[in-house]
Order: sequence, then C-alpha cells, then structure tokens
Amino acid sequence: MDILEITKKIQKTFEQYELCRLQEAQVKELALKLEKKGVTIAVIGQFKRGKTTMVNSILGKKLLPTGIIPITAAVTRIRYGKGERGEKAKVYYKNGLYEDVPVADLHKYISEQENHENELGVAEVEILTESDFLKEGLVLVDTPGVGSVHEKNSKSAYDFARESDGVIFMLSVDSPVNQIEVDFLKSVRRFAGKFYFTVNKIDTVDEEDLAEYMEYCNALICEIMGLDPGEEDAKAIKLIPISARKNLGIEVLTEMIREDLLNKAAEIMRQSVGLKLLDILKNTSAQINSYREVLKMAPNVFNRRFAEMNELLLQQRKEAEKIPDKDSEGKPKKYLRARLNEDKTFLSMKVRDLFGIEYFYYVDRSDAAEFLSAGEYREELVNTYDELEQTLNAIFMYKEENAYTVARRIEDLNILLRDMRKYSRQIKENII
Ligand SMILES: Nc1nc2c(ncn2[C@@H]2O[C@H](COP(=O)(O)OP(=O)(O)OP(=O)(O)O)[C@@H](O)[C@H]2O)c(=O)[nH]1
Ligand SMILES: [Mg+2]
Repeated sequence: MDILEITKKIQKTFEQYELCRLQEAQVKELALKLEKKGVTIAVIGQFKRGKTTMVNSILGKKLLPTGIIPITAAVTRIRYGKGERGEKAKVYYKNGLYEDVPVADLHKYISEQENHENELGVAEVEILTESDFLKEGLVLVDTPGVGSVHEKNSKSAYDFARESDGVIFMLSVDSPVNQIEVDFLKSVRRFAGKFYFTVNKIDTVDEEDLAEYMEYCNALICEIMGLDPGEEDAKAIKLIPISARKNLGIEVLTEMIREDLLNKAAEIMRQSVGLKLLDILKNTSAQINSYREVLKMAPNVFNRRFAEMNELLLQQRKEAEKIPDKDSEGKPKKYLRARLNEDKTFLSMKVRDLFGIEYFYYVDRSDAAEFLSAGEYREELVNTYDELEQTLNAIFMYKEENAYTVARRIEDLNILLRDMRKYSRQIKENII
C-alpha cells in the first residue's frame, strides 16, 4: 500500500470519530498535499542571520523587507503565479479573514516596525510571483527568527519545520551556533523531510577563517543530528557557504534543491508525509487516552463541568441575541464572520479546559470584504451551540444509562487504538 492509500484510509477511520476531528483535518491536508505534489521549503534560523535577504536573493528581486533590527514578524509563503500587474499578495488573518493587498504595501503587515507585536493579527502572508525557482510547484516560506519575540505572534518556526518537506536552516559567520539553535534543531530533526544548512555573510570573512568556520559547523551539525562525522550519512549533510547580500553561493543552493526536487520529489514527499502521519497517530493515541481518563471522572465532578458548560452556552446565546442588525451608522455589522471564528476558538478552549480533549472547529477562510449579517451570525452561532451540546452529550455518554451502549463505546476506542497501531506499522514499512 502506498502512502496516499494509507493516508486516505486513516482519514476514513477518523471520519467515524467525533473525537478525531482535528486529526481528520490534519490528515486531509496531508492527502491534499500528496495529490498536489507541492513541496514546501521553509527558511528558518535565528533572527538577523539574513533569512529574508536570502529569500529575496533566491527570487532575484527585493520583494520582502529586511533590516538591521528584527524585522520579519509574520510568516510569508511564496508560490509561483501572477496577478494582473505582476506580483500578487494576500494577507490571512488569525480570525479566518483574508484580503488582497498591493505588494508594495506588504511591509505594513510583515515588518515588526509597522505591525508592532502583530497588532493586526496576521496569521500569514501569501505572495504569488513569477520566479524560475518556484516554477515546478515549490513553495518557499520565510519565517520570523527562532527565539525572537515575534515567534510567538505567528505560527512558530517549530510548527513550520514540522509542516515543511524541507528546511533551509540558516547560520552565519558573524556569531557562533548557539543553544537556541541547537535545541531547535534537536527538536525538529525527526520531522522535517530534508535539511539544507546555509552559512551566511561569507563576504565579511577571509578564505582561511571561512574554511575553519565551515569545519566547525560541520562537526557541530553532525553532533546535533546524531551522526558520526566519518559516516556515509554525515557526507549527505548539505552545508553551503553563501552571501545573501552579495548573491554568492545562492545558485549552488538553488541547484541543489532543484535537483533534489526534480529527481526525488516523490521520495521527499513520501518520507515527509509519513513522518507527519506518525506524529498525528501518536497525538491521536494521547487524545484517546486522556478521553478515557475523563470518562473515569467522578460523577459529581462530571455533573459540575457539564453544568458549567451549559451555563456558558446559555450566556453566549443571550449575548448573541444582543447583537444589533445594524451598526450605529445603519450599516450591517462588519466582521461578524471574524467574531464567529473567535467564538468557535473560545469554545474549543473551554472544552479543553473542562473536559481535557481537543474539540476542533474549521475556521472559515473568507474574504474580509464579504460581510455576514447579524441574523446569519446569530443563526450560525445557535447551530454551533446546539451541535456542541449534542456532541458533548454523545461523546461523554452523559446520563447514558444503557450499559451496552457504554461497553460498545469503550470497545470502539479499543478498535481505534488498534487501527492506529496498524497504520503506524504500515507507514514505517513505507518510509524506511
Ligand atoms: N554582510 C552581510 N550582511 C548580510 C547578508 N545577508 C543579510 N545581511 C544583513 O543582515 C541583516 C539582517 O538581514 P535580514 O534578511 O533582515 O535577516 P533575517 O534573518 O530575515 O532577520 P529577522 O527577520 O529579523 O529574523 C541585514 O542588515 C542584512 O543586510 C550577507 O550576506 N552579508
Ligand atoms: Mg526576516
């Protein structure tokens, strides 16, 4: 069975369990990724190593803002394509809305100076540009510096490394590899499909110093990645000296990536999706186990938590009733769609706090220019509450007195756990 078949099977299994909605969504995304064959490469590294300068250099144009103080505050995804007037950009907000913006205005959303502490709530930015490097479907991602204050503002570099098929990890000659970088690499090495290490700013040192520095990096990376420097595997470490500013070594890097991509795209994808699936399966087992614990909760504790949840939903319903149909200027209320998404996120958090399980909502991605009327907002919200109440009753078998139903439920979970183990085995056979 190939990895796509396994992925689809896992997805089918998850569809049968309310408890696995988050995992179902994650697996669905992986299936889509396999079908579209779009390989993602994230540029990651500590702040000021020159990540964004390198992205611009790879693209051959100064598309993204760079600078001497921490700059990149939002993740930027760059893919091949074009708008009516060349490049095209879209800003995605954390509340699920998005809007088209002129490329010339990107700095307002990406740079820390203008979008301080990400006050605009940007989740990520997408740019379409015509670059040869991206032509085969490669997606290049620029991320905020690891360990920088901005990391917490958007999806972290850690999440990105896990999500990507490849990582260009950036070091530079002006300061030695530090503990933050070592810890980071150790925590992601198992998940990211392929690593390329670039050592930037070589224009600032002479040849002799550079040779020494490269040797030091090589030994250190071998150690971090758990490889013996003499081994065959260690020779596969791709360590490339570059100067993003002076455009040195960039072609070596892009050629290397393109060669891997063209020759081994399917292999990279299989490996990387396989590892991500294993991670999801592991999380699912953890979720099932914590759910079992919750089922063992004393009845009075359980009653209290249910009462708290019901009280909350009642309050929320009342709040929803108060939303006026028009704002003070007599126009339909703006951004209710965003509010709906925020309400759903809040509910997920509440369920996690009270019942210790992940209750996942799809956050609607929608154009910021399209409004939701107050009536529609109320209707959707009430549906959301009804559904949550029913689901919670069902998955926790609240007030379920039929012993047979309870026994069946427990048996279902055992089957699910067994399936998880079976799928793990099949994946491991596929990626080793
Ligand atoms: N000398 C030299 N300076 C460089 C080179 N690449 C980048 N820089 C400088 O390093 C500084 C940081 O560059 P950025 O590209 O903004 O770095 P970054 O890693 O994206 O930084 P954050 O987004 O804040 O994490 C800028 O002043 C760049 O001009 C290089 O190859 N040589
Ligand atoms: Mg940057």
